[in-house]
Amino acid sequence: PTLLETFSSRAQTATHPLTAYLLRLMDLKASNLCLSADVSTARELLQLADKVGPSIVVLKTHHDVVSGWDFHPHTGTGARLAQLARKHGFLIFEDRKFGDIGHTVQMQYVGGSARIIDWAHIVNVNMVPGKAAVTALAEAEAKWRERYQYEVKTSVTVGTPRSDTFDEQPEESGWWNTDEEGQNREGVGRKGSIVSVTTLTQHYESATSPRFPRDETKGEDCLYAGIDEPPIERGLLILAQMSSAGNFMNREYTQACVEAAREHRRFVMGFVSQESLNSEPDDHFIHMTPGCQLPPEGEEENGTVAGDGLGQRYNTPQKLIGLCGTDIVIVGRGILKAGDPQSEAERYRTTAWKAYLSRVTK
Ligand code: 5BU
Repeated sequence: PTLLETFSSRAQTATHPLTAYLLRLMDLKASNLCLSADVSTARELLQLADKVGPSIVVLKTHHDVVSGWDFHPHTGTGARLAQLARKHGFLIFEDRKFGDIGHTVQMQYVGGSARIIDWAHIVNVNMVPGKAAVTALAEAEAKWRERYQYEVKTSVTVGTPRSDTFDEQPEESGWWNTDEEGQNREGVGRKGSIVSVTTLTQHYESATSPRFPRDETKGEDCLYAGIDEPPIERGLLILAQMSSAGNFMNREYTQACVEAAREHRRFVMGFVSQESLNSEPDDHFIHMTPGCQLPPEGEEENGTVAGDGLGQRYNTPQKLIGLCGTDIVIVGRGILKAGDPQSEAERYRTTAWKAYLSRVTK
């Protein structure tokens, strides 16, 4: 699309279902703001997400900087964030910057304590190890989705429901249970146990897992009833350009990122970049941009703001959205360090949205 095309029109042509969803959400909320929620405790993170939720379309996390992160798959921090995401209408982007061989990134994406894929709609990848990381993540997502659909839609998984407190888990993954016909099925529950499908379904309904969402968020609890839950497809952003001074991502590197994205259009939503990288008619990628701040209220804006002394460089939403043609600005300390983060987020939302409006009405 050209830089003149509106988000709502791009929602019609987007290749990735989650991108289409996000573009509709942006239009609905009049927001192209992502909060980089870099706070140090899980409590702060959840409070912040609840407060700033109405102003944003994406919440970016670094789960590994948060102390007290609760890894519980159904009631932990990820699941609670996912619940807030449904309540306020935003997507969760774990800024994990995967950067290893394919086999390792697959494990890091779906496994471990964090099980990032369960709660993060979007993740990103560092392309330094090569394109295989993208292929590997795409494969892991497809497998995860297949299993998710199997578990949710067919309800044939059987096993003893985890205890109500979920506290003592026998084994975290790879359970093989015997179903009523004596078939071995992969599922959730204690190894080798038998339980009726109904019990398990009821059990899921009472849980607040991002993988087994409750319907309540479609009701009054959801502020954005105009939009359904996001599609189950997960999305990837390729780290094509960085905001930091002296980074090693040159033109050639960025172009290789674009090529990798084109090879995986059903999984790659777009880029973390400093400018629009859509150049061919078939490119319907979305661009998210960190390194964004506004000058203090009342001060004139000239496109840039002083960096943080640790290599970070800042551009204003007007420059990034209006001139460089990116779509979503990612703001951390600009909002977090304000006396009132909630109203500061609104200031960023309106400024970034104005920059978008003036771009598309040029
Ligand atoms: P800040 O407080 O707005 O500077 O936070 C920026 C966030 O974006 C922070 O979480 C970084 O890890 C992240 N970031 C970035 O600053 N620059 C980049 O190029 C990429 C991520 Br990729």
